[in-house]
Amino acid sequence: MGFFLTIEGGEGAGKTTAMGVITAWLASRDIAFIQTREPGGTPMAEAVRETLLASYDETVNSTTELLLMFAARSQNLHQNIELAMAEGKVVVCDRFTDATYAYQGGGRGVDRGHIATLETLVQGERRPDLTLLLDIDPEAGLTRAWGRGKALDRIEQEDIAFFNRVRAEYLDRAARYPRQYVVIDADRSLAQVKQHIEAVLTQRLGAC
Ligand code: Z5A
Repeated sequence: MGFFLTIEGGEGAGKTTAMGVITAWLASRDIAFIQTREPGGTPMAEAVRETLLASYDETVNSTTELLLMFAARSQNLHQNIELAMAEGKVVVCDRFTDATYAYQGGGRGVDRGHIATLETLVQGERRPDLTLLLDIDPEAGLTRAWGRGKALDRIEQEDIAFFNRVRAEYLDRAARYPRQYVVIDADRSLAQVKQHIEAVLTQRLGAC
């Protein structure tokens, strides 16, 4: 039946680092998997990602942003995720629809009912089996992200209040969906975060 694992969190929470931990754990056990990311994951969806993260000399309407997120998701879902799930693989996805609730819903204030409508339209019944939420205070996460020295994209240029709302929305969803979410305190050493992630994987996928 496959297993759909998503990684979520704010800026600099360590999702890229967590992806490495998860894929190494799966590979060491010969568990078949694919890794993907959102927005993105296919050539067309990556083109939508570039459009989404670029800066423009105009205001980006929050509904435009929402629709582009789901346009990219539809493509990734049908080209990658559903096929891998049908083959019984583990799908490891760096962000998914919980990010839309957090960033467009919490951050931008988009009506959650509109997000839920698009979620059903695009995904049908598909939801993550497990979401690892890497939780960190946004100030600490942004300091880490800035430390990489990369230019900030359009969404990363939002103010701290935006990222505090994103975090609050994630934590609210984690409390409401405890069977889906595991919250990982990401404000710890890499070794501690890795140990926690591996313990969750052993518990949830150890029998694979
Ligand atoms: N977005 C959205 O709005 N709506 C949606 O539906 C979706 C996405 C799907 C792109 O996402 C943007 O799209 C994102 C949300 C929005 N916008 N913003 N802002 P992305 O996931 O591709 O990009 P990101 O959130 O900007 O990820 P990131 O900055 O690359 O963060 P990260 O992957 O979580 O962090 P990292 O690269 O693993 O770690 C950051 C640094 O910290 C790095 O130098 C690490 O070595 C270091 N690090 C990591 N863990 C630790 C620990 N434990 N201790 C010390 N240092 C650490």
